[in-house]
Amino acid sequence: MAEAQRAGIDSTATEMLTYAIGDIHGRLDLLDELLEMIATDAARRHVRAKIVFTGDYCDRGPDSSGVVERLLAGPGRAMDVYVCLRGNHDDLFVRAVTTGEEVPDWAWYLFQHTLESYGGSAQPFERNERLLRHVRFLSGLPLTHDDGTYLFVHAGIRPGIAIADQAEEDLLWIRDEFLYYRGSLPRRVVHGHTIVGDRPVVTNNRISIDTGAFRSGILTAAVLAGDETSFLQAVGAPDRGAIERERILSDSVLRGSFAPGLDRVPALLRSVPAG
Ligand SMILES: [Mn+2]
Repeated sequence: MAEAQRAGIDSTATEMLTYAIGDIHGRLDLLDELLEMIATDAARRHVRAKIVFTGDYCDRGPDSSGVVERLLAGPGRAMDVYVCLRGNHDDLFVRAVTTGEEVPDWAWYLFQHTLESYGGSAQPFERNERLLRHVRFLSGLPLTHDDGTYLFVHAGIRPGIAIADQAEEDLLWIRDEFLYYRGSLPRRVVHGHTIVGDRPVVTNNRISIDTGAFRSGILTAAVLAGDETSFLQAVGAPDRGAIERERILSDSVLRGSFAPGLDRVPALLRSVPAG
């Protein structure tokens, strides 16, 4: 019994409740606080927790590497489970490290900072065990999770198209065509990707949970208990550094020019001299 308690096993908990966490973007501090809140909430309800992460673990915030490492470590309570989905930033990060193909300039800009959380170029990237492990993890993540009631996905789905026929591009990137759609969808969609303000948004066909943690300091989880939806929020300080980088980035996008020193060589190739 003492051992079961240490392992966080509540032998009376059989029901599983789903919690969905939006875009984390390097905010390990908020992630840790929110996971603690979820564990406390699940213990109080005597349920196991299925925690679905809707993607965008890296870029923008201070500790992308720490966030991915925390996801890889798995839940603190042995009876809980994690479902990690891939976001558009996770997808771009993998491309930027490996092939460098189809990575826009603005993503290269974010990636310079993300790589600092991996120790920068202090050691050759191809020998950076943590970076390689994370790239393998991120590139293998699914794009959707369907529990029969809710469809969990990073950005959303294209209305009028079956779930099985959705394009990867839409699942990772779609905004207006999905967000402004008022009709019914194959499932109620739980998603991140588009910042909806400090509070999550619930409509007839979606639950939007990206509260812009990297700039607002607010990370949100939806608690999906049958027909009843509630929310948990970890609240910390806004990240001034991330806000300043976003300002520089949007100025660059508007001007259509980026710093001449922007390094567009994939990290793994940087470590291997050409020729
Ligand atoms: Mn995002």
